[in-house]
Amino acid sequence: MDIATTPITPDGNPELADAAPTPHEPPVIRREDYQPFPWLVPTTQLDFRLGLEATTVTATLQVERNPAAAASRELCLNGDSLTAQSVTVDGAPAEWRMDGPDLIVTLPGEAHSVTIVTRIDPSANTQLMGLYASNGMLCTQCESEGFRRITFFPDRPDVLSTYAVRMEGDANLFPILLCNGNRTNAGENGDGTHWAEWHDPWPKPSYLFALVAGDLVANSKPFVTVSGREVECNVWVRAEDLTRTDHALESLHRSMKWDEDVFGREYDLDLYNIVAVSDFNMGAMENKGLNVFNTKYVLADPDTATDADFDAVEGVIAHEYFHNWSGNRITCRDWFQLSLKEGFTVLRDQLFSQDMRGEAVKRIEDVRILRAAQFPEDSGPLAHPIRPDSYREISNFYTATVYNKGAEVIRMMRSMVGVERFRAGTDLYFDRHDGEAATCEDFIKAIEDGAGIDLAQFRRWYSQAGTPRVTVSQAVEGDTLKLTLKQTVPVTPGQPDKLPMPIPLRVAVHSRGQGALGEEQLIVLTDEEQSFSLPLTGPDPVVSINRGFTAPVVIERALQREDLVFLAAHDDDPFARSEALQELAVSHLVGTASGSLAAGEQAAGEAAIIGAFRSSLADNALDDAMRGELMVLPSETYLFEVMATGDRKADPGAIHTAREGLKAAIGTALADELNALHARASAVTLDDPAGRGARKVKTIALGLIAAADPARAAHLAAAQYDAADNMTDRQGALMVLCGLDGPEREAKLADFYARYRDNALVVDKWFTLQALSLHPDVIAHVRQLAEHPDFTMKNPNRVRSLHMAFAGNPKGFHKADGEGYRMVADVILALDPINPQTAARFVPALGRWRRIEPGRAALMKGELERIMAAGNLSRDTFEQVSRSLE
Ligand code: 0A1
Ligand code: ZN
Repeated sequence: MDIATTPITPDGNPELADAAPTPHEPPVIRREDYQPFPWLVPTTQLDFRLGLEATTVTATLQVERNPAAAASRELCLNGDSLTAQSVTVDGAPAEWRMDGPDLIVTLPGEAHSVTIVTRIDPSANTQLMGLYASNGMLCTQCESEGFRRITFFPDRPDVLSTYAVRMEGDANLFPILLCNGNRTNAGENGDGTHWAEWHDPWPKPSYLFALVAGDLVANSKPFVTVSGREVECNVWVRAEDLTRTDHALESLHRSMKWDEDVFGREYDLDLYNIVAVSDFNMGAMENKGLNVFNTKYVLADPDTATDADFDAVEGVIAHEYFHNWSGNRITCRDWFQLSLKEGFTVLRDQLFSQDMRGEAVKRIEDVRILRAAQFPEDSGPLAHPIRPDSYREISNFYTATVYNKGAEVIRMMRSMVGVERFRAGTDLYFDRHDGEAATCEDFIKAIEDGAGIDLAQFRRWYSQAGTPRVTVSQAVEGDTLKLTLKQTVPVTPGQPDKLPMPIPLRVAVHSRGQGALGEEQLIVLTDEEQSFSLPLTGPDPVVSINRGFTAPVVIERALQREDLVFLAAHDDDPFARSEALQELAVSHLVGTASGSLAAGEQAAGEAAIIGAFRSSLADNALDDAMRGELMVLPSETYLFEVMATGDRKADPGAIHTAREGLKAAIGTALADELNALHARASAVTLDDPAGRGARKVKTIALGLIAAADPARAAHLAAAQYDAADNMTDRQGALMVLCGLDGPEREAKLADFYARYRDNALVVDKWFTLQALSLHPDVIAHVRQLAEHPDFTMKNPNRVRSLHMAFAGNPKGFHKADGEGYRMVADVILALDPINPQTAARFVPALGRWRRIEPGRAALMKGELERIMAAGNLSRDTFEQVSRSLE
């Protein structure tokens, strides 16, 4: 606002109400408004003069009219915070103007060459979108709309172009110059600078462009594809990290082989580069032939990475590799189709990890993530279908719904048609749409045609938000069981009326009386209410339902406790066993937290859970990896979800107390068994799946012992820490110690920091362990840590390691006086001007206020209102906060 026009109040002060910036509402973009771009851009030439503080970009676009679009004399090129240094058309000065951030060039003819020069400052780019500096190197992040921060361009995924790039820079600062595709030429200038030319033969949208310049070394190993082509595979890191790259490289090779074997997909360039950068907003990015990764998903060795970190590296490497077909060869027409590439690619990486590590355990992990991250999204103010209808800022739609529920939706198609017919469907999809920017509808149609299934009603999974609830009732009728299922899809923002969806459920009817297990079959619930006749196996039928979690729904049924105990101990589907135990624990904990358990029920419920734990501990047929899964109690976030059903609100304090109480009861009742398990697992030192399983149950046992006998646990944890020769044991021990008071806590935290202070990823763990801890002073600890010299708001990993971890700590975040909420709101306000994408990711935690008990709800809402009132918010944060308050 121009100060000269500011109204002055009678006392001479600027009128605050008027002077405050009018809340500026970013426009809403709608799926139904899609129009093809009027111009094609067959080739793009980019010339970079690289510098950390100043980089000059000369872009030359060959453009021609798009016969499939409405004609226009104007070429609208997106920009974000850019100024054009010059614009020429066919070598002559052009007629152009700015339209807000965008550049409009007037083009008289059918085809032209448009050249634009821009200058950018990568070192000032704290958003980490576009070209930015990280640790002395230069790198890019263009998805979704980062390319427009590099040069003016039709920055939308349906404009595919073939890129030729020349890059030039200081040979000392940037000895390695990388880009998409193949390196075609390189040379020295003789003045300390050097250059390289790259050509990517595959047409691609701008969001897949990538460039890296820095002082890097590679771990390399060729991969020979199924047709015999040798692909040079490189993992590029800083020299000191080279020893931690073998696992990433091996994971890449395994992914390449698996995609050939399972989906018939072969890699299509002679080079595959992966670069690790320490400043990155997300996990990794699938840029064609040049993936850029957060260091967290590349670097791993047993001394610095846990077994879970190793799994995450393998999973993310696979995910980015699989995007080469599901995302790059076939991309998205517009960002509303994001789940086309993300849902499908998540499914592909989940199936890969199942094959690498075992189906049941991986499925249990994936369902746990879905329930903890996606179910709350689906029941809150930010709920959206996997194919959203509108957005203000697309970065806000990289969600668990688009990714994880998107994967579940495609997994349902696979369950309904079976593996072989599903493969026929995906083969047809890849054939039919190769080289195109496609839609979710194209995918569904290809599965329909290729697999031979009618998906007309199934399409509702793409348009309706909300997690369906399926109510189950049963009645014995002669020698069959009549199973009656009723579905409701809850109301979500903007979607008051819902239609029934097809819900595939794998079921089996067991007999508790006879201890007999029934045959599994797949039923599909299509109506609002429907009955199925299933064969009985014997007396006391117990239905095992949604085995393998065939549908992302909530099953509601009143099962007797002994039925759940039976399923937990005997079901032949390991996933169903873990589900039964979860169901037992959920109903007990929610009942305890809401004070609704009848007299005697409390003790009986606890005894049943303890009994089930005892069976898992004693069951020699289980391996430790599965045993560990059976020993994990439902998360507090998921318990909130279940508690906040209908008019009932979640009470985070009561849930925390109930859950800790149950842990203590288990720890007390099974003290001997848990101590024995800890001792047995501590004696295993193998570096194989058995060793991994042992490490997993060791720390889980320690956590239960800690809830019952803190002094003993402190002693055991300190010993585990001292004996550890790997990060899994060390971090596990420290996690338990962090929740306890005493000298061991301080000593081991100090030791850990001193030992790893030069390793950023491990220092992140040090922050996270303290922010996530059960310690009563966790808020004070987080405040202190925010002042630590190693803390910075500029590095997303560090921000997440402290503040995101805290926002996910139910005890600290939901402290009854609202201090946790205030702290997170302060983080959002401080981070928004630096990195809006990361700032906006904190909003959903506060956005759940409507489902929480009134005292806390008012405090949470108050913080959202305070953020809104601060004004000048980024598009990202504005959208999330305003939707959370609607
Ligand atoms: N497509 C990537 C995710 C991704 C999205 C946006 C980014 O911008 C900061 C970065 C990465 C994936 O699914 O792996
Ligand atoms: Zn992805």
